[in-house]
Amino acid sequence: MAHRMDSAFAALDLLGEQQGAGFGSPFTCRGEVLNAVSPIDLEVIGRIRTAAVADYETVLRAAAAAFKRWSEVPAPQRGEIVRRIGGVLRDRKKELAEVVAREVGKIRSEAEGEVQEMIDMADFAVGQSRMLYGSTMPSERPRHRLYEQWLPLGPVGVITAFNFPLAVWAWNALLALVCGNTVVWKPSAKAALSAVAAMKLIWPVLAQSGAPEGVLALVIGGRGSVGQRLIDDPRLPLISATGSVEMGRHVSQAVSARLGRTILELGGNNAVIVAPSADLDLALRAVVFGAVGTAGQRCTTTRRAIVHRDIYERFCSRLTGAYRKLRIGNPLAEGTHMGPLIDRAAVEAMQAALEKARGQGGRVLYGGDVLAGGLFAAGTYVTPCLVEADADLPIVQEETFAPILYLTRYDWLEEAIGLQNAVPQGLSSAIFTRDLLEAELFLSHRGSDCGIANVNLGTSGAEIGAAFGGEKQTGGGREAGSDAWKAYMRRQACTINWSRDLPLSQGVDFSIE
Ligand code: UN1
Repeated sequence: MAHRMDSAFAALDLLGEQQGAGFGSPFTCRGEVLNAVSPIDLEVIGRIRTAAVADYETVLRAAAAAFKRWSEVPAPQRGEIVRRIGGVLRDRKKELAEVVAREVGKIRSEAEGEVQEMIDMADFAVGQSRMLYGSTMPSERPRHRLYEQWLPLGPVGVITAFNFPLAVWAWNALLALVCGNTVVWKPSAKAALSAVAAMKLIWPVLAQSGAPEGVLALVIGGRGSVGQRLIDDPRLPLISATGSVEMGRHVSQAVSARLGRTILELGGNNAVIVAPSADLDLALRAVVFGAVGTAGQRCTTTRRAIVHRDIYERFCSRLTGAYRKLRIGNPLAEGTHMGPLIDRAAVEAMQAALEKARGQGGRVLYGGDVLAGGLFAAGTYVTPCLVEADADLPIVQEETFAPILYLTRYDWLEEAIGLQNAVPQGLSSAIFTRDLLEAELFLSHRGSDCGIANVNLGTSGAEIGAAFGGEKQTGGGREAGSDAWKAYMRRQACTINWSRDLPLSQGVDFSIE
């Protein structure tokens, strides 16, 4: 590890053993050592001492204590501190992106996009800090004022996945901060070094800005010492979790057992419908990026293409042609489209899914191979795969976190929308059409049942401006833009009687004399 005195790693102070917990600066942890292994070449790029149970307690106490002080800071001042966090992310965008690219194997441009998403989120949260608006309602009683206000909620637990190791934390944490909450972050063990890097950049900014210590905390560790404790912890009124449906179900049950709140962003099984009037060039580019971008490991990855029968053959042959031109390799190298999957287990899961697809009657049109030799000896590289499959195959209902695209024909738009909606997940969806009536149907109550519905662009790559999330097994949570901030606050209805009488609502009479 030490032989690669890489400038980004040195600049971010990531050489040598890192501490997996902290709340203003790292502190000496007592858990096991976790190796950060790059999927690019299986090199150990970092070592992290994880948190033991006692370390978890230290972090939680700090986050709870900091909440008392932080919630006293006026929201626009909290926003000012978030503005400075955005500043350091701007300054260190390239270095942070490099760590992300190394640790999870994203291509450089997507890794930089990830840091940009954090910066966008910081800007958004700064504005929001002056707009934590409540409403005023006319009271039915004379000389009464009725209004709603939004108050800080408490320390918030944020569980993130490896595939967006930083952006999804920023969606949650930067909003939670301006809302007056403190944040306890448990990142994926597969992306722990990126989390350490981000915190080591941000903690000094908080200290220099006079924020109370403990406002942003990090705790990396196993299920026993950290994961289960975090979701069971009554000091955390809200847990926001991103990951698989299975993980979300577990989190949801644990948190609801203590009547806590969750924001869940779980699996997707996103489809693109390609209608006969579609601009095929656009559709093709969007489907390729949607299916292959981030090596098929986005929640929003295009997993299904539902293509009108009249253009199906042409679309498939052009798609295969485009897949042939994809450059697979080192994600840090210029011009690479697709890097490795996160680890060999992900490659095995992809192979198992393809095996099932074949067994269930699917037909592989292109790819799906595990690459070997040279850099590919890491065993983490695959060719993205196109599979012709009936929409109702059991494997097509599942989210396999890999670049597999299932292709299906349709005859009528209602049928295509029905196929699109007939999966358990409901995150993102798209249609390519130049027919206004088709587009409007797709966007109507009879159209897509997903949290995201796009026309003439793909399923992935959402901006932060709208609330992000999905329906059904995707978990129903919303994060990032629009009014997602409300989930991080407690709402209070307030009535003030400025009369000298006590009129009861609904005209109830309860006079004592
Ligand atoms: C995720 O995969 O969990 O819309 C988030 C997108 C990104 C976020 C994906 N902005 O594809």
